[in-house]
Amino acid sequence: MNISRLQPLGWSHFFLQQADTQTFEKLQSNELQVFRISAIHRSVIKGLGSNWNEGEVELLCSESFQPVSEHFCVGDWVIAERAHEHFRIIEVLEAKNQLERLSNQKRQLMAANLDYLFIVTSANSDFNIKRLERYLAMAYESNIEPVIVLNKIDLTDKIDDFLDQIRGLKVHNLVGISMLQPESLLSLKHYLTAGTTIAMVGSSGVGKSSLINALFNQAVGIDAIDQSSSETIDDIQTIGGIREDDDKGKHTTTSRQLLINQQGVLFIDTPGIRELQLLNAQEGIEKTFNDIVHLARQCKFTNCAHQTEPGCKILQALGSGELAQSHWDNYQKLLKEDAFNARAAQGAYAQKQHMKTFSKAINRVQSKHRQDKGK
Ligand SMILES: Nc1nc2c(ncn2[C@@H]2O[C@H](COP(=O)(O)OP(=O)(O)OP(=O)(O)O)[C@@H](O)[C@H]2O)c(=O)[nH]1
Ligand SMILES: [Mg+2]
Ligand SMILES: [Zn+2]
Repeated sequence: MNISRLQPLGWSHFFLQQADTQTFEKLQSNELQVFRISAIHRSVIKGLGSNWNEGEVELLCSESFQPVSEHFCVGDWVIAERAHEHFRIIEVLEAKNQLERLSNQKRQLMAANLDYLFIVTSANSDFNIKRLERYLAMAYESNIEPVIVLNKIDLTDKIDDFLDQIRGLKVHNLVGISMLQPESLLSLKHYLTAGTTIAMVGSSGVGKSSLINALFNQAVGIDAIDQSSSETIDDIQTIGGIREDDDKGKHTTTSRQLLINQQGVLFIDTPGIRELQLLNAQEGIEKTFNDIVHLARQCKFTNCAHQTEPGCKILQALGSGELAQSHWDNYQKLLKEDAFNARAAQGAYAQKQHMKTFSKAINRVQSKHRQDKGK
């Protein structure tokens, strides 16, 4: 194993220390190898290993890691053993952090081992502060530093209105950019250091892939936006950047992917999520709505339900306008949703376990039946 060759991929002591002596020896002798998962398309899993500059390697994966989306995701580190010309995943290393959400009542892993979460939004009708609150809660819950990226500032003459609304969320990192204003991308420089992993999240069409493309090109220019399409500056401006239709030669991202640019910055591109359902995000929600939590602590009664109680600071703040009704509503909505999703996910898990036991019992009966018949 050549550690120095893995470092550009974000490898660190945190992962190395997870290998026991035996595994470590096998890694030394190259009997085992480590890979960082770079793409998962149905049954095809790809990873980047110490020869990452030669491209991705297709990895095999045993039944015990199925369904894959519940066991690991893009950005995870895995240990794999040689299987003829291929490598088979035998272990998934514990991640520093993981983004997860609820999808079809199931926990779904989205990306792992991130340094920054770029929450991308655009300065047009797609802008939605409640959606940003959701993503922020997700970032805080997973202990990932969020950076709010307001893209397409070329489409508005009211940039400050957008920025002020975002500042209301008390975020540490906020930048306004446009693919049509290459110099605006310099404001992201601070985050773009070698070995750093950045995942992009945000609605479809806000420009996540365009931003990654632009950051792949040293000379950030208009043709870095989308080299494979024939869009011109005029086209982009008239479309207003949000696509009505995805099959007109536009490139909506369909799967998560880990990419590394010439400066050694790692990007995880993700498809826009129509509806982000949080899962187990209570702490993240409290941090996002830290102002509300702070107010509620000052209510007269510790178990105040903020309904009719005397000395309720929340009611007072709502009355005086210090606390916006929509902010309060969204806080309650997210908390309720999170509690509901936690129950749903638990329910789905319990049901799965039940089905497993059930089908095992059936198999037992059937094989006994066959045995009896054979006698
Ligand atoms: N006007 C303007 N258009 C932009 C800008 N950035 C991206 N676009 C356009 O917005 C459209 C969508 O960009 P994408 O990068 O594909 O968006 P995405 O977030 O990756 O979308 P999904 O992959 O569907 O989630 C494209 O037509 C881009 O050319 C910008 O700064 N200004
Ligand atoms: Mg995309
Ligand atoms: Zn109260």
